[in-house]
Amino acid sequence: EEGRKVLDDQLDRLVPPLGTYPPAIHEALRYTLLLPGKRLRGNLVLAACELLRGRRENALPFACAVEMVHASSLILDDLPSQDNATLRRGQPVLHRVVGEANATLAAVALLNRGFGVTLENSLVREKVCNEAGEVLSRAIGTEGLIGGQVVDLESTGKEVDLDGLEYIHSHKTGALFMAAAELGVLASGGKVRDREALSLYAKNLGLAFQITDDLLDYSGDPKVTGKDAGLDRDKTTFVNLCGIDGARQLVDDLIDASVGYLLPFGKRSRRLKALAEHVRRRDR
Ligand code: GRG
Repeated sequence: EEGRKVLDDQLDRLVPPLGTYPPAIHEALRYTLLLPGKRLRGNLVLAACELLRGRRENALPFACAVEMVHASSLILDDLPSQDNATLRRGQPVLHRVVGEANATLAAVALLNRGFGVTLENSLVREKVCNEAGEVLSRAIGTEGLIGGQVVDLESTGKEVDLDGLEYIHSHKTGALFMAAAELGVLASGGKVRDREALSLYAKNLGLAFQITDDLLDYSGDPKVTGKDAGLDRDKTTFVNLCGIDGARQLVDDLIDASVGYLLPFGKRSRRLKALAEHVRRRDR
């Protein structure tokens, strides 16, 4: 909750204020970005950095960049040509407010600003900024979010087995969780060994998060989740493949596995552990 407030404030500062010319695009890009999201991925960047005794302010630009990329992906995911959603973060989806053209441009603008903020992080060495940019680019690309989304869309209405489903979700959702953990490690100046451990923590967490998303799509309350329910009805999900109990068991197994990667860090991993436990129990 505390990290969420810090991120909300900083995100507000990092994008042009309302009224900046041309006003329509600035209104559009601020809309989804600044609506109340959970800021889970941004918090993951901050907590990974702090775990390794890095300074929070060094990680803050990377955390904001991840949240900008995430908001960009939500806007695109909601478009009529993709998931055709109506509700996001408790409000009408962006394209229903500003139209598809400006919603698409806002998504691209957020993506662009995310890279700008990453490369402009003056609190870390230039080499670290460049590496952070590479991590983000790989996570978003055709072997990350975009790849996962393409396979998700082409699989709609078709049967998908567990391996196929795992591919979709570890890419369209898990890849950004992994990048978030890695950016936190980079901002802290952490070692390769730390990066590997936290990236595996995030991989398991990301998949668990997606399964809880499937569970919420099936039985969540849109008034609480702030987004449509039943949007996945034409898709194979962990719920229709494994049943509710099977999906819950998978979440437990994945969260246990993710927390297992924190053991070498002892008490310092308290926040990352709390984040994982939050995902296990979340209702929004
Ligand atoms: C070019 C960035 C970019 C992406 C293109 C559209 C796309 C490829 C990928 C879709 C990725 C996506 C939206 C995956 C779903 C992940 C998910 C479960 C999102 C919901 O996240 P929450 O619950 O949302 O953390 P809040 O609103 O709390 O931030």
